[in-house]
Amino acid sequence: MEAFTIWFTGLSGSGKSTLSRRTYLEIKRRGLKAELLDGDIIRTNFSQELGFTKRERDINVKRIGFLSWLLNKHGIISVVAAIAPYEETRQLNRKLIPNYIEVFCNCPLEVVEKRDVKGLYAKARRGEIPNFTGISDPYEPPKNPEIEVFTDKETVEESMQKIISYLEEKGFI
Ligand code: GGZ
Repeated sequence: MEAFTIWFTGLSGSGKSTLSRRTYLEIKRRGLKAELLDGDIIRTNFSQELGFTKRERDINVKRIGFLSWLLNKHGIISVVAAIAPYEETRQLNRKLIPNYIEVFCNCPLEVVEKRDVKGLYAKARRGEIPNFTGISDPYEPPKNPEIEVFTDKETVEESMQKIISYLEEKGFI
């Protein structure tokens, strides 16, 4: 059994945290070693000095990529939830990490903005958060994700089924 990195990418509010946590718990339930790297926690503990310009996001995303590579090298599965909005930077991680699995949490901007669980979209619209993904900053949809989940149409269970089936079929878990 080889370690791998499974990276959940998508807009804020697209379900990355929920699905990554569920995936992490399922992997652990099977007795495998794993770490959950959530964008929020990484930014608080590992990338405190970084904001949200392209340069800073690239540094953040590459840092998480390198950390995942290190964990994988020592047999630990890395489960990542981070927006990672730029295709080119995601591709760099794909090249770096031998077993890289990308999950595109696809949810239209209108839907995440309507939900706005944390009120961030409203703030971004009012100009209170600069460089906000989807509002005043780009999100480049993945070109070749291994898995795509449609979080506006599927239930959490349906999306989880896709993710776990993929990992089982490929022999990762
Ligand atoms: C996007 C932002 C921003 C801006 C703060 N743009 O939904 P959340 O709140 O809890 O998670 C988002 C998180 C994004 O950090 P990432 O490390 O995943 O981004 S990246 O991969 O691009 O480096 C959001 C919050 O931080 N947040 N300001 N301007 N999201």
